[in-house]
Amino acid sequence: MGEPYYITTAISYPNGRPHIGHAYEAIAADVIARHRKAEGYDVRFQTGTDEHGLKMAQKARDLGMTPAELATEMSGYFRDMCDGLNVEYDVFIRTTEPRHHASTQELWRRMEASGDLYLDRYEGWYSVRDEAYYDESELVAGEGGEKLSPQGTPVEWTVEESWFFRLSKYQDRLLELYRSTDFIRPESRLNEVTRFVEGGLRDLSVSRTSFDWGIKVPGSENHVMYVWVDALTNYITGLGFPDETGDYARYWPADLHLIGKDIVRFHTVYWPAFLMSAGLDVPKQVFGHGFVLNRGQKESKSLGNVTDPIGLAETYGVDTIRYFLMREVAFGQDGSWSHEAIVMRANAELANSFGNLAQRTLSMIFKNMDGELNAGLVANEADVVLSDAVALGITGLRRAFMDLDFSNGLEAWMRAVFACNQYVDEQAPWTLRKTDPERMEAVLMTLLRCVRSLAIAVRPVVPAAIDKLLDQMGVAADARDYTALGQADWLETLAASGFKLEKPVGVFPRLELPADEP
Ligand code: ME8
Repeated sequence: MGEPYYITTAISYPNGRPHIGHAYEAIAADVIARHRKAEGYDVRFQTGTDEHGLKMAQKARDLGMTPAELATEMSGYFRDMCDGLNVEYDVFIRTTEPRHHASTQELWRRMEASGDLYLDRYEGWYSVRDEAYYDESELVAGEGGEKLSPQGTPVEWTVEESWFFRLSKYQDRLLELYRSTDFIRPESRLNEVTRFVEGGLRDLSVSRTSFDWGIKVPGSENHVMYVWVDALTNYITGLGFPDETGDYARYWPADLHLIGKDIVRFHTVYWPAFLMSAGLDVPKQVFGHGFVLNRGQKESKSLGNVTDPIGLAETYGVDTIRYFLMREVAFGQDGSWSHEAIVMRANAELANSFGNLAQRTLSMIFKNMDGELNAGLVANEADVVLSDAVALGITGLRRAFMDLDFSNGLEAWMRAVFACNQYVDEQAPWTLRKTDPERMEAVLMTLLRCVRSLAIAVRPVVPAAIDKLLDQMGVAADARDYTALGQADWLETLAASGFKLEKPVGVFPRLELPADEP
């Protein structure tokens, strides 16, 4: 078994249906998981829903439902979204599960045993929408002069008895963690968080008495835990904590918490401090990705521009949406989507470049060689140059993906695709058919090898289309990870088995802008 690799997404608030930002995060995590699997890692991938807290309770009340009913209904949509986008998670966790209550209460007990929890009174500006208290100094003025959180959400002066966590005690250890490891990425977020922690940490209010939709504080049953204590703990619950053998022993600490930029503070300040307090290992890395905007604007119900990611995938194809998001957005920065941009990118790169290359290669072999493969031909210099260019592109993709730099990885891959298309035009196998049929066969076999390698390389991003292509090419289902790239006798073995290509079916169709889209 390969080296363990544990990746998680944030767990989403199921107080509404999933939006494009949720889809983006799930797809990015899935691409990372599939890429690591292809590289030979033993991957564990967890996602889920964050079902407690005042925000859920209020939304349910507005809808005339219980919070549990709302959570169950909406959580199903998040799971469907993952399934619909070909997101292959191992664990879908719901924080209302009994095992999660047990796990979070155990974490609490351990923090208490360290002397890090104490009872006091809390007064402050609380934003229900952000589930967070803010300092007076952090507030901004709204249009009518009213006080708003730094995220622009309403705040209320709130007074309650509360348990506190001694966050202040962890300032030095946190700064040391940021300095000595790659704990926070990208660098812009590292700088933000470092500045925040250097500014001094105040103890954190970690329980509420004003409502009861949450996990009960052990020994203080009128308190429920602050939803972020409960939410963050999902990452170890899913590994079986408090049982520290088995999955926990194998996969913790997590290799990567993939989250959006708005919740970096919770993951890089609170979470490692809770874990340090409980005597548990801290995750290896937190990556705060950017936001996906709709033509440069945040999607919101009030602007009426909220996109259903599944609808988008139905219009353009799941693989198209996956490719578009990973290629278009520089990972770590914000990015924008529009119908034109999706259609343009998919046509230029998937349909006209790689799809066309694969389709041309397979149909020429089908037509001119009767679908038969010939592995016994000598390569000339042009063939070797092309193979080298393809190998370089694939190395570029693999290296960039290891570093979570998807857009550059796909660009390196695309350069190799261009090299192949240029080679087809230069070698003109359709002319060779009459003048030098053996050379034509050599050209087509060189192309076939290149198409296979390029397909395997990009499979983590567009798995369904690539599997359809590799099926047609006779590539065995268990020979599609990156070790197969080094299998030099692939064509020889396949040809010797008597395999013949059938009439090929294209896997990346050309797209049109839907008539009703601007
Ligand atoms: O924050 N583009 O849940 P959530 C990209 N329950 N990513 C986006 C986005 C956008 N437009 N909008 C949101 C929560 N996200 C908590 C997490 S984890 C222990 C608890 C990202 O449903 C957001 O940054 O509001 C977060 O990573 C994820 O979607 C879920 O957001």
